[in-house]
This record gives sequence, C-alpha cells and structure tokens, in this order.
Amino acid sequence: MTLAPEADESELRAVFEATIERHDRIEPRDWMPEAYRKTVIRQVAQHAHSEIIGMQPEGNWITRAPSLRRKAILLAKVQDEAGHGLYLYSACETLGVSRLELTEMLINGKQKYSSIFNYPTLSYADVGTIGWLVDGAAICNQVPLCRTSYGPYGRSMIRICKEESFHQRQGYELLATMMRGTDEQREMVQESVNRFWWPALMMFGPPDDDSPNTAQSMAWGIKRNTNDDLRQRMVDMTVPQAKALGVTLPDPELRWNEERQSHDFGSPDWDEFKDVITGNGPCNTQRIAHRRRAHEDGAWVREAAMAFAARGAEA
Ligand code: FAQ
Repeated sequence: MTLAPEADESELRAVFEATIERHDRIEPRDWMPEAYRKTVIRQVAQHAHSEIIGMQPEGNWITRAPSLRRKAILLAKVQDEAGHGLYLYSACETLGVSRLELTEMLINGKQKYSSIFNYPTLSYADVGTIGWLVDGAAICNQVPLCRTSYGPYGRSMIRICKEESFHQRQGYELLATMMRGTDEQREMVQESVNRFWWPALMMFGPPDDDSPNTAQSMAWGIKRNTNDDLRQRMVDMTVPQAKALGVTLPDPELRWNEERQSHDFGSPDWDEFKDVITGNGPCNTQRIAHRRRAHEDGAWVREAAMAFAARGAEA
C-alpha cells in the first residue's frame, strides 16, 4: 500500500504491522520503527562479523592442509565465508550504516560475533568438525531466516544456506574419511568432537527464559524460531549422523525421549558462554587483534580506491 508523503506515524506504523502480520517483507525504503531498524542492524551485523571472524580458525590450517585436495577445499570454503560476510554487510548498509562503521564497532568491541569462533583449532580434524557441527548449527539457525521479515537479509540467506549445506557435507566427508583411517585419526576426530560439541550448542544463544531479545524479534518476524527450539533441532539432526560416523557425543544425559519424539540432552555451561561473549573466551583477544591488524594494513587500499573513485567522478 502506498501512503501519501504526509501520512502520520500511526498510519505508517499500521502499514508496518500489517506487513509483519501477513509475513511479508519489510524493504529498505519502507517506514519501520527505530527499534526494529536497530534490532535488524544488531543481528545482521553480528552475523556478518561472525562470517568474517569465522575465517580465522579454519584459515589457520590452510598452509598445513594434508593434501592438495584438502587445501583446495578449505581455501574455497574460507573464501565462501568472506563472501557471506560481504553480502551481509551490504544487507546491513541498506539500513543506513556503513561497512566501515560496522567494522569499527567490531574491532572496538561494541558489536559481538558468534561465541564459537573464540575457540582454537588444534588439529586438522577440527576443520571437519567445524564443517559438520558449526556449519550444521549455522544451517539449522539460518534456513528459517530465509523467511525473516527484513527483505535484504532474507534474500542473502538463501544463497548463504546453499553454500553452508555444502560446507557441512565437506566437513562430514572429511571426518568420515578420518574415521576409516588409523586409530590415531579416529582419536583425533573424537577429541575434536569432544571440544566442539558444547560450544556448537551455545551458538543458538542463551536459553529462551534468559534471552532478552527473542520475544520482540519473534513478534517482528526477524527470528522465526526460539533459541531452544533450534538447539533441539540441531541435536535431533546430529545424533543419527554421529552414529553413522561412529563418534560419541560427549553428553551422558543424551537419550531418545519416546514421548516427545525428540532427544533429551544436558545443559551447556552457560557461565562459560557468558565469559566467551563478554570477551574472555580462549581466543577473543587474538581474533580481534588479528582483524584489527588486517583492517589497519588495508588502509592504503581503501585510500587508493577512494582517490581513484574521486578522480573518476571529476573526469
Ligand atoms: N555468540 O537475546 P539473545 C556462521 C548475544 S554462523 C555471541 O538470545 P538474539 C557461519 C546476543 O547477541 C554464526 N553472542 O539474542 C560460519 C545478545 O547480545 P546483545 C553466526 C551471542 O540476537 C560457519 C545476547 O547474547 N550466525 O558464522 C550468541 O535474539 C563456519 C542475548 O541473546 C548468526 O549470527 C552467540 N552464540 O539471538 C562461518 C545467525 N548468542 O547483542 C565460518 C543470526 C546470543 O544484545 C565457519 N543470529 N548472543 O549485546 C541469530 O539468529 C541470533 O542473533 C542469535 C541470538 C540466535 C545468535
């Protein structure tokens, strides 16, 4: 519906609410409440930062990949994550904030990125585990986001999810290959899964009754599921895959619940989660220092590109 330019705020709000009610999209030039704009910027920026910081743990292994084939796969995957970050920064820019401002908020600690990327990658099995569990969690969380209410975010999710599915398959394939190898390789996989299982479940955010943003974000259609719903979906999806791989998920409370037709499982260490998201995880300092250094080292490229564009505009 098109409104006259003099439409007052209550009319604009009614159009916004009707759009949300119909599960339709809010587009960049539509009127939206300031709090909606802020929430989408917060979530999309955090998502973009995660993709960019998320290149570091796996990037750590590119020069030490065990074969040319594994190196080519890993390089392509890490480049995909960079692409995801860039689509998401572009989606965020449609809300009136620049990529430079977003990057500065990341390196100044004013915006978050996913807790998972503050854990170290200690063996090549971690490359497989990240693909299987971290990309697996990302897919569970992001497939519903293809229907998020903010148009540019939902559309960017469609391609990102296709690529994340491929990433998950390559992680699973790497682990399956190692599980068919030597005892030492099988131990490397199990040790890696032991370290990543709980942090992967933390990716879905705090429990619903401790999640300040979920209710409003669901009402606005920004989020389509709660944190606990998606965590449950991840556990139910992963248990049969773990069985097929031959690895044990490190949770003594994990069991099938016939009545709920779902798995019961233990609780992640939420104190550890809080430490990690407040900057005190094992690799927070290193990750931000690395990103800051890359940003500073790239200053001359940005300056040269701006000067070139300005010269083009004068001509
Ligand atoms: N890490 O009220 P809620 C990937 C914060 S996938 C850090 O529940 P919300 C692909 C939250 O921001 C990973 N912080 O918040 C890849 C809030 O703090 P704030 C990225 C977290 O937003 C794979 C506070 O806690 N995916 O990168 C986390 O409603 C492999 C309270 O929480 C996305 O970002 C956390 N895990 O729900 C790349 C998906 N959880 O901002 C490389 C989109 C919560 O008020 C390699 N995001 N917090 O200061 C979302 O779906 C949501 O934002 C949630 C959090 C579910 C993450």
